[in-house]
Amino acid sequence: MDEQPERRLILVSNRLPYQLHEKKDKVILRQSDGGLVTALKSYFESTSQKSFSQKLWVGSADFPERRWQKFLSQPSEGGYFGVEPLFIEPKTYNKYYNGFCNATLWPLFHYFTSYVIYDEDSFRKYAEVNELFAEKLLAIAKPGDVIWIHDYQLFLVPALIREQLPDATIGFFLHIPFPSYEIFRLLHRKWKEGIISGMLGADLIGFHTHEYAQHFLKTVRMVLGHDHQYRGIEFGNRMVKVDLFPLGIDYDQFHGATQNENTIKLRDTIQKNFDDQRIIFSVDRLDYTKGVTHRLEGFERFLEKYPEWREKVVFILVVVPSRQIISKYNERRKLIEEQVGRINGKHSTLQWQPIIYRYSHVPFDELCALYQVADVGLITPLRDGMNLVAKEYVASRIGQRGVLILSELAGAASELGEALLVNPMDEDELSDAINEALTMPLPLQRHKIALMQKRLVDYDVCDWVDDFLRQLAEVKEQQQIQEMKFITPALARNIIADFKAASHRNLFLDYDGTLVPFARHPREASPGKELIQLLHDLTSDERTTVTIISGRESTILEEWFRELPVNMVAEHGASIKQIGGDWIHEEKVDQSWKPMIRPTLELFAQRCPGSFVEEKNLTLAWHYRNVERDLGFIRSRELLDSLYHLVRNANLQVIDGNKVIEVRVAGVDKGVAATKLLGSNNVDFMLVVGDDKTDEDMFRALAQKAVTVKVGSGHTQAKFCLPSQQDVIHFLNRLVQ
Ligand code: GDG
Repeated sequence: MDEQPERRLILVSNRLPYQLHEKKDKVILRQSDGGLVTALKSYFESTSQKSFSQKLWVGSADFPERRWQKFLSQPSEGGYFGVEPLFIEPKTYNKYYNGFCNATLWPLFHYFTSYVIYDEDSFRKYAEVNELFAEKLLAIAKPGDVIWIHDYQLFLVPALIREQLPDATIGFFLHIPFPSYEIFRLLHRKWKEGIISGMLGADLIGFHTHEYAQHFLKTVRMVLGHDHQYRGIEFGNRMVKVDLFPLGIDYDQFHGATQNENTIKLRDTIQKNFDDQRIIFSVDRLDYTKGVTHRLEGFERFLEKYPEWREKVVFILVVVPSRQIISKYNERRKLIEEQVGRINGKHSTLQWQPIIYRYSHVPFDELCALYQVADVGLITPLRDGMNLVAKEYVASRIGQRGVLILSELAGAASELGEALLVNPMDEDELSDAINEALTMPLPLQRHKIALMQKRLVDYDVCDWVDDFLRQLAEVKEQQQIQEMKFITPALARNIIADFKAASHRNLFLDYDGTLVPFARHPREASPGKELIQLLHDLTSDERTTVTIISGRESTILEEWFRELPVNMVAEHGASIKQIGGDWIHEEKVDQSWKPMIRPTLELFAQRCPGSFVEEKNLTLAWHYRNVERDLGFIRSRELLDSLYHLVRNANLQVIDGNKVIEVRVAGVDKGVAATKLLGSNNVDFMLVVGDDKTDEDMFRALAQKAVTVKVGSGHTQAKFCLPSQQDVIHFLNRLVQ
């Protein structure tokens, strides 16, 4: 029996979730609390996941290399994840991390555009560190490995690996928001292109919400011009999938903490201290995105607007130190502390202080105790990719009591709809929400918390990991199926050899998107000299018959190709001209349907700037190639819907083509036309090439006899694919060489 290839999972994040502590003569490796590493560990422990023979973690180290060497020289204890540290020169790391990552990307992606620092050198260092990560990965990666890269610090890594390992399996997950294109476009052009093509090196790109995924898809189109279909982007010869994976928490860890002895003790102490007061609680890393100063203003407004709550409520505000080197963070700390001092100074009485402020990290048990005692969780970031604190608060509620007030600008808001959702900038709304939370009847609290808890159980962090890794495997499978269709050099050689050996060859070639690229307007896509020469070379061998088979009108085909000895098929088969003959138009074709359809198409052309109606002899077409993509897509679906109603009882067909919707008489298609042209001719080599839905009729009709080739990837009846229109020309040129 064949041995299964080794399958390893390699996780990649900016910082390694491990620290090295030196105790006496021994160096001890300690895994960080919480975060992704605990989540992944519990995933692999809780499921019967045996799919990975080994798990490695690559990240930068916050310990010196010397200590690592000492650790390696000790007898190995074998941790859960193999640890692969990167030692980055501190100055470079500083420019990369505190510079481009956290003074450029972080503020921009959180919509703090005025905080963004544009510094070419920081970007260079960012690129340099991304290259170091890629080098490290390339040194350890083996065939079969699954590489999962995390977050905005490593945007360039997927493409750097892909360049060297075209077959690698690479996933990328972004933990922060992906902003709207109007924000993203503010980056320098080179940075924008680098980031987007860097990410597209992955096979699967995950975001927390649908909105971020949509922003990304639009940005890909605006920056690199690549469209998507059902969240799949054709990039090079791969289909890259984009999807949402809202990160969950380790529900059992937080819910289970309600039974933890130490947590219970801490909870009792806090409850005793604030015996007769209701508790409002928040915890955030120190960050201007977390909305702490606005939250404090909202709380003060609440004290003023609802004075009956004075001395009956306390706000426990925990701020956890973070990114202390960056000036914006220090400024923020000062602002928060001044504000806390001012509010406490103004509103405290001898027995009561409205805000208990703490600026430090809180041990896990204490954090859980705080979640459990808080009547209200007040989580109001100005922007947040997800916000796990909100989910942890919900999971920690005993007896399903408690109210979550949540910013509508946190990713978590799209899942926690039962929370009191607020605009975090609006102090009045915040103050009213606090009052509403404190007066919410218990049955309603329970109803809301129960619904949210159920959702958190149903998609916890293990489901998240599972979902991502499963989809990554599926994308890879799809790519492989697709790849099997791509014409390999060996297959190309065989096809060319068959062509050369044949004495009667027939080529059916679609025009737009196959022989020429698409233009803004159909008239502009005329054949260039090189194409005419190529067709001339092909047809100069009398063994070869070429048919240009198109949706275009006969007049234009005549104008472009009349000098060439080729068959022409216009309007998908409604008009045919054989070499040396005249145009024969489908006789029975009735035109009386046009006045019924035309007004609808014209109405859509008016409603959709950039679109236009083309009237051909036997076809009416609505083109939307030049329309803003999202609008074009929506309008095209609406038009299809209207047309299906209109043609219901008529002998017409509606074709949803490539940025065009066409209506024409039923029973005419490229498959019927090609079969008609072939007649009973004895042909021993046949090649059919096309890119559009209308070409599928030919692929189907000639499946048994022909080498059928679709331009681009995606679902097709064709046997083979070529990645692009240019590849078709290259391939046809090889036939005549
Ligand atoms: C980024 C995105 C996204 C915090 N203080 C203490 C402590 N924590 C733990 C919390 C929670 C985590 O840290 C914070 O996660 P958040 O999601 O709230 O925020 P970010 O750190 O900004 O994380 C964010 C996240 O990535 C995941 O994708 O949700 O949007 O910005 O788990 O419990 N834990 C302990 N003591 C503390 O003082 N023990």
